Amino acid sequence: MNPGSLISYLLGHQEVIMTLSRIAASAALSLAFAASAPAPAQPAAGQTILVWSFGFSPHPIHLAAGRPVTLTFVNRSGSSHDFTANTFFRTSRILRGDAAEGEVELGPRETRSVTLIPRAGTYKAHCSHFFHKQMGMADQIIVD
Ligand SMILES: [Cu+2]
Repeated sequence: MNPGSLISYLLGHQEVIMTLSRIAASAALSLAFAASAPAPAQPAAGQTILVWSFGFSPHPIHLAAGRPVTLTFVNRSGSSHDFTANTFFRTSRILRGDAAEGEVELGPRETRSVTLIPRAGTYKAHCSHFFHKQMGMADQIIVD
């Protein structure tokens, strides 16, 4: 094909070429937009865990793996308790709050929150106060 016939060929397909260049431009634009737009912050889901003498709810606690979640522990009793889950807290990425030593301490009627990203697995939880676990303060955390 000589240059002259190439030009007349292209002119004959001007509409097609314009459409193609429009597609290319919008693809480039959306790529540029995707590159410059910050990754949307994933909002933390919420999960309330009720604590009382002597139990936890829900039972089991079900969480989504890799998804930020704020666990809010609500101690409804007039006694101190804790939520001890060593492996769960150790393998989770803690974003906010305190779960030092793998437990959340709760004074009488205290509410505390911990925001974390849990890792898939099944974990045990209990209250470490003397005989509370045997009285019913044991739970399971299922992350999947
Ligand atoms: Cu307890």
